[in-house]
Amino acid sequence: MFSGLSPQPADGLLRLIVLHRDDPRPGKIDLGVGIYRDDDGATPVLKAVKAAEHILLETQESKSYLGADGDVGFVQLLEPIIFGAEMAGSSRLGGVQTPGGTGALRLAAELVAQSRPGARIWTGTPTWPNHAPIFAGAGLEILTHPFFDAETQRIEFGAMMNALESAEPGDVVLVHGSSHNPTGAELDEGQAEALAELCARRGLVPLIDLAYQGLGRGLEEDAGLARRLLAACDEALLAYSCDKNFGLYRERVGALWVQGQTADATQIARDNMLVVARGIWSMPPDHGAAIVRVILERPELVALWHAELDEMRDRISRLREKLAESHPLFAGAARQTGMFALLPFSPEAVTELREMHGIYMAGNGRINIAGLTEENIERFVEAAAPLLRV
Ligand code: PLP
Ligand code: TYF
Repeated sequence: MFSGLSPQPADGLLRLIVLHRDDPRPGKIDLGVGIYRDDDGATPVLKAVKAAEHILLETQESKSYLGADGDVGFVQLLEPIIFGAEMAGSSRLGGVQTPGGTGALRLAAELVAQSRPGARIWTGTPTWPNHAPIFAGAGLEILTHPFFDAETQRIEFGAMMNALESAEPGDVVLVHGSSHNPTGAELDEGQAEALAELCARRGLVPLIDLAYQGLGRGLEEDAGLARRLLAACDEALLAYSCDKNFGLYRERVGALWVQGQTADATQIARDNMLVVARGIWSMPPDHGAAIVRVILERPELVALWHAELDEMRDRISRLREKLAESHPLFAGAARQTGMFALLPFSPEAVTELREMHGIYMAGNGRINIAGLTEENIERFVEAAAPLLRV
């Protein structure tokens, strides 16, 4: 049976972890996979997470099954953070816990496919490389619209809106909620408003991928685009990840919300999400979501989490400014937010930087800003600037 399968390349981003690990050169720089790093290049467990794990160890009395919707308290406690105090708890919002943001995206795509045979989803170019396989895996037709030009470091907003004007009512539009992966580029207020107006006018359904809340401009600020789209449109989906903003990566912590036209429609959509989830993962893993719930239930741990999140965000902002000041070719970094920047390197330049200089980045020229340090940033700029394609 398996002889019918063809060989497959490794995940381009995850492969970089191994390449970097096996590189013996002392000055190597890892700007590859999108994880936060501190000044020492480490990704430590947050203190708030450790404290919550201690509490769970002491107090958790059972590991029995919870159900397909996972930890209901976790989902409820996230709502004010994501949707704001007014929308939190709304009967037009139906949320379930998922295995990471990835699980949320897949569940969203499956729900769309079931709701609407022949459903289509628009994604910007470029986007996170996993988006296409996740959506295609659920049977959605994928359409693309321009989003960002690495050479000018600008959003191609006019071209994006032109493309979306041709979308059909009921088409889904994938929108990165904040800290766009791989570009770091964000819509300004006017652009966000225009996109929301277009989605509402043409009956498009936003699917908001919010995987970096708090790592861009701040928790509230990073929710702005999502809230605007949800307010403008009758129907929407929001796929959330706690894996970056709580530093929980391998615990696979996420959630999916559907916004329906009415409370009844929302309830039905949520029930369908649970049926789909039962057919894929049955029930989500508990530990990471329980950690987030334990933190969000306790004001002192919320304060600690906020402080740690602020520290991560401030470090990334400082590095962005430093990079922008270091060379005119990197000036775009200061305008953008979050962990990523997409630089106009050719594939050959990416290879040269890795092989000659021990500098690791994604094949499309994306760098993880958090992998830079006060110490290595100069070496990065010296090696990289001459290879930029501008
Ligand atoms: N969406 C984007 C844009 C991402 O960068 C990631 C990163 O992993 C995800 C979704 C998925 O998050 P998770 O690791 O929680 O599955
Ligand atoms: O883009 C990134 O680097 C993160 C982490 O298959 C990631 O989103 C990378 C590859 C992958 C899953 C997550």
